[in-house]
Amino acid sequence: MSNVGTDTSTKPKIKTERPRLHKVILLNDDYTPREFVVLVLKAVFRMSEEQANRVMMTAHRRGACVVAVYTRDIAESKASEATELARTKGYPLMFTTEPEE
Ligand code: TYC
Repeated sequence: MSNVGTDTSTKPKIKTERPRLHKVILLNDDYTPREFVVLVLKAVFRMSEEQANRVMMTAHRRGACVVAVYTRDIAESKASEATELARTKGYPLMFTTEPEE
């Protein structure tokens, strides 16, 4: 430990752990138009047209694609925002989250 050799009764331990990051994952489906997936990725995740196209095509071909990583609150709110945006247009597009590692 980094506190070996120091007097821990007078020197409080400094907590330096960073919050765990969470992945936002885009899931493929058979109904949402490709152009709409790209639009959502650009609007919610601030991607360029090129980045958004690459992520959309990866999900389309492989079934899923990691979009980005954030702290848990941000990952969950972005996944909900993106999924709800699709729902307002009647599309089944889904974004999920999972902790990294
Ligand atoms: N598979 C959809 C289609 O062929 C397009 C699509 C791509 C949907 C990626 C969701 O995450 C997705 N219209």
